Amino acid sequence: MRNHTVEVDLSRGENVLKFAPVFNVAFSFIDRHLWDGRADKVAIRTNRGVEVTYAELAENVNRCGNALLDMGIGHGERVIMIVKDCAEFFYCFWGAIKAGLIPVPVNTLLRHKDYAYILADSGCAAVIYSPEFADEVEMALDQLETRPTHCLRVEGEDISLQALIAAADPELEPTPTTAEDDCFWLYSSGSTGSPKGAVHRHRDMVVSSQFYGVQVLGVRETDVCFSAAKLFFAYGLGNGMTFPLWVGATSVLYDDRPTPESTFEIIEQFKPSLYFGVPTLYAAQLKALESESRDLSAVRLCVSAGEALPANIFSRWREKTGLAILDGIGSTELLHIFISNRVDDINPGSSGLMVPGYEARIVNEVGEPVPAGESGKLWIKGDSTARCYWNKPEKTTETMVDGWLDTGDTYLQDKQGYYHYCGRNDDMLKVGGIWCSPFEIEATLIKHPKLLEVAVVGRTDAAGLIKPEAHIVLHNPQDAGDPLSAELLALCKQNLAPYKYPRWFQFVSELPKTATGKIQRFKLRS
Ligand code: 3UK
Repeated sequence: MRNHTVEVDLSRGENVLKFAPVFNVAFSFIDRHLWDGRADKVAIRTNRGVEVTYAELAENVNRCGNALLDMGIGHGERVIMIVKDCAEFFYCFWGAIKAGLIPVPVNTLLRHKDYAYILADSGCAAVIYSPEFADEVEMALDQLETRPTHCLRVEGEDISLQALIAAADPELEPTPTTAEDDCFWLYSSGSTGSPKGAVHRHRDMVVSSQFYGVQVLGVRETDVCFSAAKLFFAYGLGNGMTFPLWVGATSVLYDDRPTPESTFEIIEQFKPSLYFGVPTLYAAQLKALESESRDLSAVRLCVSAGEALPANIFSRWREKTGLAILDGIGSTELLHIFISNRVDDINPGSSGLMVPGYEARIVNEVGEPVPAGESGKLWIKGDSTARCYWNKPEKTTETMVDGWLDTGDTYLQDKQGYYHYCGRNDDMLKVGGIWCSPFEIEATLIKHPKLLEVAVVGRTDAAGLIKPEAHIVLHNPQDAGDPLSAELLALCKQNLAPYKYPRWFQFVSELPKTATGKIQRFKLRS
């Protein structure tokens, strides 16, 4: 086999990917398109009017890879990316991979204390950030004992990533890695502890693009993909980058906050054929559609993930737009969706059927399979699973066992074979499709001197989606009321990512507890 190539063998109904012994995945997603005659095809269009062809993409990836190497970053060293959705995200991610470095895209909504943790944990050689996030990133850098050697803005300074890219050599040979070598990391939040870096290999993006992207979504060269979920999420990374690049399609990037208005405008202007959202956004878009009509005629299929899509959002969306939403469950550790509905087989309210190339086991407390129709813990096996969590051997041993991954979810498989989400096995919440730890919110609220105790739990809103609610016991019950709620909200805004704010503050006289004094969260959930 030629170096850096992968063969897809779908014969005998098997899903087999054969990787060349020398395999750097940047070739498959970037350089291959020049050989396949796509040099002049547009790979990226942005809301700032930028258009990048596959030839320009390949050149800028090379330039960026060389710029990173010229900085002296060594093989396997990490490059933290706190970067908005823009063309440079692609250049930096693929340039690093092609140069044998490890890009680590990070959630751009986080606060300085989260960044300080991630910068230290990753032991990164460089951090690259969009100027929009400079305040939080620079506060984080000030907290570190040792700063990364290179701290660089994407644009807007004399020495920026953009300037280095422009000055660098446009030729770069792929570093000779293998399909099993570490390629990139993605951080995922932990319930009590700190974020965990999931270490992904060169093969992983090929697996998710081929098995879910091609075989389930049917993504093809003529598609235009728009993901409201940002590239720093594994979900957005697949939707908005790896799937279109796998088949030589076009990706539309939007660099601001996805609101119903902004996403509709992007859809009307750029006419994507595939639209990727999260349930919270579909619910907000449905609300907007009550008082305005929008042209979604270019879209052939909508996709939802991040949290379960309530059946009523599916049916109202279909009624209003005539479009189906394909719900599927994925995770950072598995990189993308592993159980999904199918275009011709949608079971609203369910996650659907296994994606080819993945296996599931639903087991009881002692690890034995439960009968159909009964719920249990969902374990998944598949070739896109992260190799480990960085620096967290115990978490790795607990979660990744003999090639199986503990998703932390409770699921049941019905008699027809469809999988149904039944909740989490931990206290973690998914809010707007993003992880949210109740303990982190509690730790912020309890800093207020008037609070004696607090418990945060998920509460289902009118659309059937989970949002955080704080149950609060005060030293002096007379302090309860709207002014204190406003102070608590302000405290959260200083310390937490926006999606983590409690939407309700309930002042209560006591919290339900066990005999040993542990808060009974299930009694507070509603
Ligand atoms: C929950 C869902 C029910 C579930 C993700 C698509 O969400 C993604 O990754 P995360 O690591 O979270 C994983 C957890 O989120 N979940 C996600 N999708 C669904 N629950 N129905 C769904 N459709 O608890 C899962 O364990 O943030 C989603 C693609 C890539 C991803 N990383």
